[in-house]
Amino acid sequence: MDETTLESSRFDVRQQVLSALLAADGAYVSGAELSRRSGVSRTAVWKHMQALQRLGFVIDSAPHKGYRLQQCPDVPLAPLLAPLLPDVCTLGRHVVWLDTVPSTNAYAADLARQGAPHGTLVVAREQTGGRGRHGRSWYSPPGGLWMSLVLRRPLWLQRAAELTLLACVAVRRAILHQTGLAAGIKWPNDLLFDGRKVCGILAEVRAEGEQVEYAVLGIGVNNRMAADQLPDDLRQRATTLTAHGANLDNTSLCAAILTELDPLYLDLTQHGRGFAAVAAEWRAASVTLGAWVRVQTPHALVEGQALRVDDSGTLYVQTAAGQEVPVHSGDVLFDA
Ligand code: BTX
Repeated sequence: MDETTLESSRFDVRQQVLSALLAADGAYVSGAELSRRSGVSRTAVWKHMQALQRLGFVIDSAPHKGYRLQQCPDVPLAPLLAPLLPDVCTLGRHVVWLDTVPSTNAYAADLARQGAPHGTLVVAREQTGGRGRHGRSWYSPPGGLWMSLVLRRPLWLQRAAELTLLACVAVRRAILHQTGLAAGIKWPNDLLFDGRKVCGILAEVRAEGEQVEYAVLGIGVNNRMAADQLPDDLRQRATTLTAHGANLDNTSLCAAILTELDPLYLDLTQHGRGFAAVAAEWRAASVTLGAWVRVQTPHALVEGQALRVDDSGTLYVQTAAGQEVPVHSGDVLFDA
């Protein structure tokens, strides 16, 4: 078992211990009972208690009585997410929470390579090497929601680009329902408030031939961060939910995102509807359509008016010469 898997299975036991404490609803649970329920020794239970306390859980222990949970931190572990998720939700049932990690996407990809189940969620308090697209970096200090999901339902590779668009719709809905704030969607992978990025999405897939074997969907939301926490070079281009008056914990935000994303993803993988099912909503929230844009594609820079996005998520740009150019992937650079 390598380090990543070992850490993840240790984490599963920790969450079983936590579930037992939560189920007791503030009453004491004996060390023997916790040991029986989680299948580890009483010494191991004690070590898990200490680890939970380091995460910010307030746990009281008393001789002959055991342990009792008094307070939970804003850490989206599976037992804290579960009551906030619909029963049918397939995401976030298996969670790995990390204090500091280079990138939750890289960590989740490691877990996926080793067979992590569908819906595995990796969340970190901070990332030291958060990744954007095309090798760019993503600033990820404590306070933001930095999460990655392992997605494993059968999907044709040619439809993988829809994942990013669906995630944009899901995160937008989650933010809207939780805070009342309506973000704009910038094709293909950003959410903006007043032209400034509040969320970025990074989907990475591993394919076998024409089939996606698994996808790692990374979502970064600048949630509980003051605007002046952003580095100088980002201030003009980035913003945070806090700066827009929201007061939302990461556990609720994460649960809302999983709740919105799960049915959209199932629709794509089981029923093949995917982006087409939410295209009208996407278009209504789009800040790209109608704008004069420059799109950096892997091959060229396309400049013109963003005309439309079709049901597969392809963007069509009309150049000054009147030519309509389809763009499957790229970065939109807004101009005047
Ligand atoms: P992107 O390539 O579209 O955007 C990256 C660009 O966004 C950077 O070059 C910078 O200009 C700007 N930027 C960097 N950090 C921030 C920030 N915190 N807020 C606003 N703008 C920023 C977007 O890539 C995809 C980002 C995905 C991030 C998630 S977090 C969890 C997961 N793990 C991981 O390593 N990445 C994903």
